[in-house]
Order: sequence, then structure tokens, then C-alpha cells
Amino acid sequence: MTEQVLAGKVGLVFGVANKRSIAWAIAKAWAAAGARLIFNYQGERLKENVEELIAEFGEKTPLFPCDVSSDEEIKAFFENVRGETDRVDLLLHSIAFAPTEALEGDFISTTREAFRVAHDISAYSLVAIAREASLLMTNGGSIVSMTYYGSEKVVPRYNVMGVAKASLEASARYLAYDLGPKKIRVNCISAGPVQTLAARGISGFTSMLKHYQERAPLKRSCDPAELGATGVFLASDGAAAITGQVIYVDGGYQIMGM
Ligand code: NAD
Ligand code: 0WE
Repeated sequence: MTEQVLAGKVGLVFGVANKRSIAWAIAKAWAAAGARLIFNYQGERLKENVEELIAEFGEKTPLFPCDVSSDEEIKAFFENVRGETDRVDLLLHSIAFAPTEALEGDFISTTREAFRVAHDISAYSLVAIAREASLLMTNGGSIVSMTYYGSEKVVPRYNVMGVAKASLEASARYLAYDLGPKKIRVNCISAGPVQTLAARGISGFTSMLKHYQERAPLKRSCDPAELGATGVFLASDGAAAITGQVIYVDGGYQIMGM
């Protein structure tokens, strides 16, 4: 077993839907590094999935409902967390959503409602849960959120999600400024394309992976275990002076100009 760099840490994990979820890859890596974890699930539909997965951490790993579009559910989630621990060290935000139709046609067709929902669930939710978690981060902390290259360059059909990811990354910088004096760091991992629930059903996803195999310096995107390893690094004291940043785990794709 590798050195337990997160021994004694308590982490909150938002965004596990199934075994393919990026949140699950990072949670497994955090747990292997010694962290104790508490999970959310989005609704009764996903509860059993998450329950079955976290069983491998032992019977008593806590999980509580939290749909991040509801202030009441966020409040109740953190009341439940307070029943389990009086201190939190780590927070993972691995949540995004835009209405399907907003990821299909062109960006100019984005409705007011699709724009609102995408920003509410994919960006504002980081601010809301970071605020609550920071109250429990009494010994400093590390907040990690997942983003994607479509925030900075046009990726056809990523559309309003790209605009929401730009907001997420900017939110991480403002949170890093607010929370820095409390020794709480806030960073984003920008992952290359990974086959998950959120990526499946996106037409042309396979050709995106092929594009990375042709164009990225490392001739591939990334695999979930590598996102886990970066998650552990950002959560660890090795990253103690890193905050407000976007770290690319994308085979180097982001550096290319042509
Ligand atoms: P996923 O579908 O496994 O995870 C998305 C999660 O968001 C799910 O667990 C879902 O329950 C949750 N979610 C959506 N709406 C919610 C709500 N209202 N309340 C609470 N939870 C809600 O897919 P994933 O690919 O693991 O996505 C995780 C993160 O990684 C997202 O932020 C995504 O943008 C980002 N990301 C994904 C890729 C990729 O190619 N898969 C690449 C870069 C970044
Ligand atoms: O962030 C994402 C996808 C997030 C996502 C996925 C869905 C599918 C189901 C958000 N909302 C929804 N809504 C649904 O109804 N990624 C980084 C993966 C992704 O999605 C794309 C991509 C990539 C990469 C969409 C178009 C183009 C590229």
C-alpha cells in the first residue's frame, strides 16, 4: 500500500452516479490514501447504486440525499454531515447538468431556462456547498471540482455547458480568494473526455476520443485512475501552496494550437 497521505482526513463526495463516475474514481483514490468519506446521492433513483458501491468501504460509510438545485436539500445534507463529524477536510464537486436539447443544436438557440439550469446545477452548486463545507473546515481544507476544456475554447455542441464551466472555474478563483485566509484551497481538474454516464449518449463521443489519440501529445485522453491520483495530490499537503488553479489531466491536449 502506498503512503497514506490523507490519513485522518474526512471528505465529502458529491457526484457518484455509478461505477464509471469520475467522482467514484476520485473517492476510491481518496479512501485508498486513508480518508474517511461521506457521499451524497441525487435522488432515490440513484441511492441503491451509490449504496452498493460504497459497501466496499465498510457497512457504515454515510450517504445522504442532496439534489443541489434545492437549498433545503443542501441544508439538510450538511445537518446530516454534522451528525457524523465535527470537522471536514476535503470536498469533491463532480456535478454537471444541462437539459439534453441544449447539448444538441447550436449555442445561439439556448433558452433562458436551459441557461439557468446549466449554471445553477453546474456552477452555483459549487458556491453553495463550498460555503457550507467551509464552516466545517476548521483545520484548513481542499476543495476540488471537475471541469472541461469547453470552458475556454469552442467545442461544438458543448454549448451552454462550456459557458457554465467558465463560470465554475471563475467561481473557484473567487472562492480561493475568500477561503485562502482559512487555509482552504479550491482547485479544478480539467479532464479530457472519459466514458461516463454524462458522456454516453453524446453523439460523436467516440470520435472525440479518437481526436485526442491523434492530436494530444500523449496520444490519448486520460483514465479515471489518473484523475484519482490528481485528486489525491490536490487534497494532500503536497499541493499546500496551490489554489485557484485549473490542472489539466488531458494527455496534454490543452497546450496544442494546431
Ligand atoms: P456522471 O454522470 O457519472 O456524474 C455526473 C453527476 O452529476 C451524477 O452523479 C449526477 O447525479 C450529478 N448531478 C446532476 N444533477 C444533479 C443535481 N441536481 N443534484 C445533485 N447531483 C446532480 O458523469 P461524469 O462524467 O463523472 O461527470 C462528473 C463531472 O466531471 C462533471 O462536472 C463533468 O462536467 C466533469 N467532466 C466530465 C468529463 C467526461 O468526459 N466524462 C470530462 C471533463 C469533466
Ligand atoms: O461535462 C460534460 C457533460 C456534462 C453533461 C452531460 C449531459 C448528458 C445528459 C451535462 N448535462 C447533460 N445532460 C443530459 O441530459 N462533459 C465534459 C462530457 C461531454 O459532454 C459533451 C462533450 C463532452 C466532452 C457534449 C458535447 C460535446 C462534447
